[in-house]
Amino acid sequence: MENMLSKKLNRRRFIGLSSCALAGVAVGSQVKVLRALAMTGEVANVTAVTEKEVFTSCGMCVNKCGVIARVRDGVIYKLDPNPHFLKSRGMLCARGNSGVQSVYDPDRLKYPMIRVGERGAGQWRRASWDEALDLVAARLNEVADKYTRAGVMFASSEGFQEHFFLTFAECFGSPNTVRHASLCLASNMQGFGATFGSNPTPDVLNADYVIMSGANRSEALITPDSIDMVTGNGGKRKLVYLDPRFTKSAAKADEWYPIAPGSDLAFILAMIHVIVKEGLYNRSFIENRTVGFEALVPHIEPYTPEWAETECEISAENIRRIAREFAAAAPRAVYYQGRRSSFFDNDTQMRRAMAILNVIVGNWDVKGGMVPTQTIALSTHDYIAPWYSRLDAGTATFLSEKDGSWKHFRDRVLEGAPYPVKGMMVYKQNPVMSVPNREKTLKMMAQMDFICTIDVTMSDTAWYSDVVLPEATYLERLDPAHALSGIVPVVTYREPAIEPLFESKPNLWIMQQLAKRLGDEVYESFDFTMEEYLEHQTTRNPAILESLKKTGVYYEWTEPKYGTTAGQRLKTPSGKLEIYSERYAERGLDPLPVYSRVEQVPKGKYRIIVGRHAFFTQGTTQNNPYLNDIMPENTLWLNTREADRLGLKNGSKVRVRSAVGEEVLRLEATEKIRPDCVYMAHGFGAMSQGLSKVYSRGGCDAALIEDGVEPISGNVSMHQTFVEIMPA
Ligand SMILES: Nc1nc2c(c(=O)[nH]1)N[C@H]1C(S)=C(S)[C@@H](COP(=O)(O)OP(=O)(O)OC[C@H]3O[C@@H](n4cnc5c(=O)[nH]c(N)nc54)[C@H](O)[C@@H]3O)O[C@H]1N2
Ligand SMILES: Nc1nc2c(c(=O)[nH]1)N[C@H]1C(S)=C(S)[C@@H](COP(=O)(O)OP(=O)(O)OC[C@H]3O[C@@H](n4cnc5c(=O)[nH]c(N)nc54)[C@H](O)[C@@H]3O)O[C@H]1N2
Ligand code: SF4
Ligand SMILES: [Mo]
Repeated sequence: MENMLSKKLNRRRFIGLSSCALAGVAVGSQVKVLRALAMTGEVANVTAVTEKEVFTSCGMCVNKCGVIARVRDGVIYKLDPNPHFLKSRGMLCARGNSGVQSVYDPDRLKYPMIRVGERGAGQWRRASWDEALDLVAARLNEVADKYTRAGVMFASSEGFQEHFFLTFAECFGSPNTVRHASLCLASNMQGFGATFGSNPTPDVLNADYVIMSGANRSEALITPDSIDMVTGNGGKRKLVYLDPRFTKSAAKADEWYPIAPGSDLAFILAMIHVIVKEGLYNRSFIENRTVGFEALVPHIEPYTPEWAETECEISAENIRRIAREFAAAAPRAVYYQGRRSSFFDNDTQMRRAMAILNVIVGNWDVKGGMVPTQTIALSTHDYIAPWYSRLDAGTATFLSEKDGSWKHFRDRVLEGAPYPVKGMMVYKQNPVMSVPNREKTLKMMAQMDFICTIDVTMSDTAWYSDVVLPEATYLERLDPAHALSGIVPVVTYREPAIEPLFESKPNLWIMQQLAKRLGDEVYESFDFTMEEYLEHQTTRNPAILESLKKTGVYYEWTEPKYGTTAGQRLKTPSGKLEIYSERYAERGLDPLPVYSRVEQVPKGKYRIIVGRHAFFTQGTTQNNPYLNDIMPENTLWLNTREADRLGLKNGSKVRVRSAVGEEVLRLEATEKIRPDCVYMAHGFGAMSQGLSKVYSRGGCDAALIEDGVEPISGNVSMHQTFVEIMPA
């Protein structure tokens, strides 16, 4: 069977071998489980047997928390946390609770739509699936015939059914998949990966000392960290928080420093300086588990706390004290790496420094430190990019073959070199809103011969497409099993709470129907049902599927494991933790992080920084009726003193202008931000009239942000744009 798995195209026979009995997935058995739980007091009020309770997993953000959907008479009326799912510590956030509205929102996509007017003018006609799919297949073939198959790009973001979209790209024959990593965490993965061999997980629950910089866990929610940072370790742990804004995380922290944007690297290098100079590092750990410490010692010589103070605006005294406290708490200490690292063009080296700081005090593979990330293996077919080179090949030093770099990709499409890309398929991604410099994205789309978007709402990207295909929402789908990695890894999945409403369809069905129209060779890879796919994923261990059906989750162990890498080679070239990176040196990069100052704010301007709001997921949930009700538009945060100086009144409309765009939104004069920065929550100011509640409400940050890029990973850098503010 394994051999057949490795046969890339002929998966049909393989999948055909496994039986396909998922029929009768017993809702009854779930009710029994819930009743049992109710008796133990774990779940309250499970009485109504006429109702249906379905195990699913939240689709409102990347965390995929375990959910029980409660259905009465075919209507989903409530979503509750699945008590078997440990990662969310028994909670659902505001967005998770509002998921019901993704199904019943009048604005959801209901039917396939074909554009009739100019692109972006919003004239559509409803089409049958057959007509829409025939059109998409014909247009894809046209582009392929004219420009080769690499002439179609496939833009997508994470999700349970994204795999089928990537498989479709692969079978179609295009290497040009462009995923969200280069807008999000690519430099983080690179910096920590280069040091640890993989991206570790911080054991926030058990750490005694946590430093968070550029990570706002009380609003940008990552489970379980968001909860553990507050409640873990009996609330005894110390939290030091660095952010130019006073966020909700700052409110929960023991110490908050409004650090100068882009200077975190100075702070970290100075901490390393203190720890090395004062001999506070873990000598035996360094000898046994790391390479390159001897090179670090002279390297950090100039990075004194006094020097750093002038860069990051945190006093030398505080840097010294925090370094000593951190080292004293080690190894139960975490310099938290955050997630979105699309800040500055020094981000990979900054994350490298964070990793090195953790390493020298021995925070690795121990309780309360950085812990190897674990994942439960599921069978899949591996994505193997076709042999053509990616359009953006060679743009970043360590470009991911699967993710690419949105910024570089778009530039090359606009240049038309080294080859033309004229077709665009989009799945679960909204690049018009999520890639900096919206004007450029629209230009890139304008030169496409054909654009098709598969979404659940009429996103801005859908609005500028030729064909829009409605996917069923996560609550209406049977999805593949999904492995969530972490210190305690888990497998989760989704049963449909209800049948897809209107004419929406799951992505697997959409890919199958398109594949059929593109010929047997493509279709062969899609000739299976979701039930068969689930069986295939769990062939190596059928207990997984059994457990998923019974409890909605599968665990191999439920307590953290430490010390699993003792005596093992890590996935770095040396097999050890790499303080000095030979691989970076070979590629002409600084093998140890070197500080350079980011461009400073010119007089009369402000640095625009962006970030998350707890109610909204990127550019996605702003139109959700429940969430929109709480916050219908975003505001521009400006320091009160600056607002006074400019004569701008709180609540008045202001115009924000950068070199690439202009937006108008309401001013929020606040003490919660440094005077040299402004901030706006991401995801507002939509152009799509299909999003009736956020259409033209608030401002769109993507319209203002220039397209800087971090050269090692190809990640965008979003905090390097300066804006002027004036009354509107
Ligand atoms: N509610 C909610 N939760 C989410 C998401 C969501 O959209 N909504 N999205 C998920 C995703 S995809 C991601 S990537 C993560 C993002 O998680 P985070 O990366 O933690 O969140 P952000 O809000 O993007 O940025 C973090 C903070 O960095 C601050 N900051 C800006 N510049 C600097 C700087 O130079 N130095 C320092 N120290 N701080 C700076 C910003 O003010 C902001 O508060 O959240 C995930 N969780
Ligand atoms: N200016 C600015 N840009 C940013 C950020 C920022 O803070 N500011 N953050 C960056 C970060 S960290 C990230 S991760 C990226 C994220 O950027 P994207 O990957 O583009 O993600 P979203 O903005 O969440 O858009 C996801 C799209 O998928 C759709 N969708 C939701 N569920 C489903 C589904 O089940 N099926 C289908 N087919 N579609 C679905 C939504 O309606 C939405 O249109 O954005 C990045 N871009
Ligand atoms: S954090 Fe909130 S939105 Fe994200 S998966 Fe969990 S409940 Fe859903
Ligand atoms: Mo992200």
